[in-house]
Amino acid sequence: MTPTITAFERSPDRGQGLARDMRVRWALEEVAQPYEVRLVSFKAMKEPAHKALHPFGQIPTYEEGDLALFESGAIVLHIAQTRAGLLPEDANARARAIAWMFASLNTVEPPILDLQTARFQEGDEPWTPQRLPLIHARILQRLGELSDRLGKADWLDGAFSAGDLMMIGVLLRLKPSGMLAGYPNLADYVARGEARPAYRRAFDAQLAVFTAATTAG
Ligand code: GTB
Repeated sequence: MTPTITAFERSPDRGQGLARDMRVRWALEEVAQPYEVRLVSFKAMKEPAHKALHPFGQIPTYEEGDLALFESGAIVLHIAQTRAGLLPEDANARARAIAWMFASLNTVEPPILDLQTARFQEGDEPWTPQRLPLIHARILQRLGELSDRLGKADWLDGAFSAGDLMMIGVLLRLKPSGMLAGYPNLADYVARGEARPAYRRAFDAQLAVFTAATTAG
């Protein structure tokens, strides 16, 4: 059965691939699983039909037969566990790859999200100028630690896995800030991910949605 995912009808990132459907598209491309996309407006996302799929009224969601999932991490994990190509066969290596998925979402992403919130939602608040350096410091600490662990390796633990896919998906959100430039091995790591044919196909597909929405008016 062909899975259906949801994505923004008109992504606020203007097709830069920063919305979280990108991770799911990339995972589906890596395992060569064809998929369909249902585009949703901000209004439709908050309506009961979509909230039945996603309790928080967000994208992405994933539907396949009787299964409906939300949360990009859970969706990518499901794809990786049900198709070959994103998790190692060896049980310990598989558990470590999943640990990297959790690390990307629970340890690396939170201060990056704090930065987006401080800049875009709380930019005019009086406390933001004091808060920003603290958030920057927390991000740099995580980047330094991740950079040390990656060292000269291509991927975090052996072959490319769902752990790398999620970690690169998270780090990509820092690209516009220029913060990765201080960690050349991380910048190269992200570039290696972006160069993968599956990433390119996923990126082009989400960009085509934005281009079509904006040329249609
Ligand atoms: N934890 C959830 C997951 O990982 O799936 C978070 C899902 C989420 O935040 N979805 C966002 C959403 O639906 C889109 S990705 N937001 C609408 C809403 O909450 O009403 C977050 C996102 C949005 C915009 C940009 N951007 O413009 O660059 C980047 C990422």
